[in-house]
Amino acid sequence: NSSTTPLGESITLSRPIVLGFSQLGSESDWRNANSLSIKEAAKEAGIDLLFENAEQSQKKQFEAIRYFIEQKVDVIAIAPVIQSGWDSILNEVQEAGIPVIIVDRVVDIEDISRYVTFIGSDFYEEGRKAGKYLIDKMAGTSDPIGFVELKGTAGSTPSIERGNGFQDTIKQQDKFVMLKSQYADFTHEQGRDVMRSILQEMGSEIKVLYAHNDDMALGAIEAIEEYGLEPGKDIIIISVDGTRKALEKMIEGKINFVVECNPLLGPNLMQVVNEIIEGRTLPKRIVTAESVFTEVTAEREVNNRKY
Ligand code: GYE
Repeated sequence: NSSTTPLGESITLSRPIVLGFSQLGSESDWRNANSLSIKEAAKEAGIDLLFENAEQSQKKQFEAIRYFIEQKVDVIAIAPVIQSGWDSILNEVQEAGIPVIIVDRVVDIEDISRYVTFIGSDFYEEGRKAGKYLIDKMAGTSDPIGFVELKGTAGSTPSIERGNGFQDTIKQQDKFVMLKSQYADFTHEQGRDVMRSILQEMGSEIKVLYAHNDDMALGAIEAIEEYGLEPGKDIIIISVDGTRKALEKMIEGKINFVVECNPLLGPNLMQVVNEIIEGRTLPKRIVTAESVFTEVTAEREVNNRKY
């Protein structure tokens, strides 16, 4: 009944596996669905879960991880708030002999042997899908089209890659003119407040809004309506995630296109935890399958949506 599981060694535990999970925050509906999925899947798999919410602070994530080391958990999983700054803490975990799984967002570290695998979406591809939609939607016009981008959390993978994928795709056509690109931290409140101030400055010059998640798009919709413009008509709105609230707005015609990002990573994570304990070799990257939503498919999907 050993409590240490050195990396790569095959061990059958005669007690439940203990998993420490450092969640980055509770900033969005996506995140809350992700946390719930992980809690439910742990219960289902009979895994003891130590769950810590870092409220968007990397420092708090470090504290949680050190606590997990102290508790001698079997596996540590981390959903990292930003990409940089992880080398030294992951070194501490490696020295403690605890395997690490990276979930959702990426860590940008020198030595990738410090984690076993990364489970998450292809955010660059999500950005490309958003850009491709815009190109098709605007195929009929050669006039300049001013767009605004609401970015997520500075330094976070989904914000960096959703931005890059989108920009790389639309830059093939010079009619797309970026009016503003601002951070709104993936939250509803900041989406509304940032959009409010951009509207004060640019008003009806704005033809398109690309929001890096649904919560910011929903906040921005409030600001647009308050300003007296019609979301989805005066301003084309594209967003990412595919939460129930966003699909409902699509059905009302207030959001035009949503790229799906799947938060239900719990079952996959528990499977990986089990495989690590069994000593199996895992791929370095496990990509989540995802699609896109138009008004028609939103209508079909909305009632199945749990989040
Ligand atoms: O899209 C957003 C959340 O990291 C994929 O974080 C996740 C993103 C998600 O706040 O809503």
